[in-house]
Amino acid sequence: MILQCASALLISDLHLSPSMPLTAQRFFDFCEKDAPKVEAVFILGDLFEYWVGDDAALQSPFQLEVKHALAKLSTKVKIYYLHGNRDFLVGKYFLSKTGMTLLPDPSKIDIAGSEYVLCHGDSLCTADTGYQVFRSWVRKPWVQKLFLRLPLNWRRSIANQLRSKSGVQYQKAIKSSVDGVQAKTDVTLAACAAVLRDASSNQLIHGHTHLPKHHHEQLQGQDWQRWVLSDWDLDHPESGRPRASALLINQGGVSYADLIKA
Ligand code: LP5
Ligand code: MN
Repeated sequence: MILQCASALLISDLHLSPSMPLTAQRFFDFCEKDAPKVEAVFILGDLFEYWVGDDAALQSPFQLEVKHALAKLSTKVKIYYLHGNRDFLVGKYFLSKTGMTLLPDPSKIDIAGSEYVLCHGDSLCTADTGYQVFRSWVRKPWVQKLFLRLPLNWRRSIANQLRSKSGVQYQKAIKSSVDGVQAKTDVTLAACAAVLRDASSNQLIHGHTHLPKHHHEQLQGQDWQRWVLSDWDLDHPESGRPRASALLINQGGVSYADLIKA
C-alpha cells in the first residue's frame, strides 16, 4: 500500500539561509497562505543552504524560525521531507520537532489518483562521476557519525569549503553545456529510466538541477514524463530571474504554481 493524498504542493531547493531574507520570507508566507490549501506538502530536499547537524539548529535563530514555521504548518497539513545533497544530515530531532515525516529517496506516492516517483535528483546525475563518488562516501552512516562528532565550527568550515568548491565545479559544468552538449550536472536518461523501471512507474518528479521543466522522454521503448522543480531565489535581482514556484497536483492534474505572481 503506497502513501496516498488527494492534493499536494511540492517544493525543493529553497537553499534557505539568513543571507537570503526575501526568499525566506516567501517560504514563511508559503507556510501561512499557500500550503494550508492542500492535503500534503512534499519538500524534495535542499530546503536549507546546508545542514551540519540538528544541534546547530538550536544555536541559530534563523533555523529556529524555520523550525517554528514548519511545526505550525504540520498542525494543518502533512509535511513529507526527502533529503537533498545539502541537507542530508537533517535528523530525527529536527524532524520530530517540526512534525515532518522523512521519506526515502526515491519514494513512490499516489497523489490525486496518479502515481509519481519522487526524489531529490542528485542520484540521477550519473554523468557527474566525481560527485557520485563524493555522494557515496558522505551517505555512509559511519562517515556521518564521525562528522557529527566534530566541533560545530569545524563542521561549518568543512561545509563552506564544499560549497565554494561546488560553485567552481558548477561554473565549469555550465561551460560544458554550451554548444548543445548536455551539462554533466544534469540528470541522465539512463538513470531516470532505471529509477522508474524499478518503481514500475512512468512519472518522475525531482529538483536539484534548477532546470524547471515538464519533459516527455523515452529510452529503448520505455517512456515517461518528468517534472523538474525550480529553485527559489528572490534575493539576487541582478541575476534577472527572481524565482519561487511549486508543483501543484490535484484533481485538475499537474501544474507549476508561480509563487512570485501569486
Ligand atoms: O547543490 P549544488 O548544486 O551546489 O552542487 C551539487 C554538488 N555539490 C555538493 C556540495 C554542496 O554544494 C555543499 C555541501 C554542504 C553539505 C553539508 C554537510 C557536509 C558534511 C558531509 C559529511 C558527512 O553536493 C556538486 C555537483 C552538483 O551538485 C551537480 O550535481 O557537481 O558536487 C561537488 O561539487 C562535489 C565534487 O564534485 C567532488 C568534491 C570532492 C571533495 C572531496 C572532499 C571530501 C570531504 C569529505 C567530508 C567528510
Ligand atoms: Mn541539490
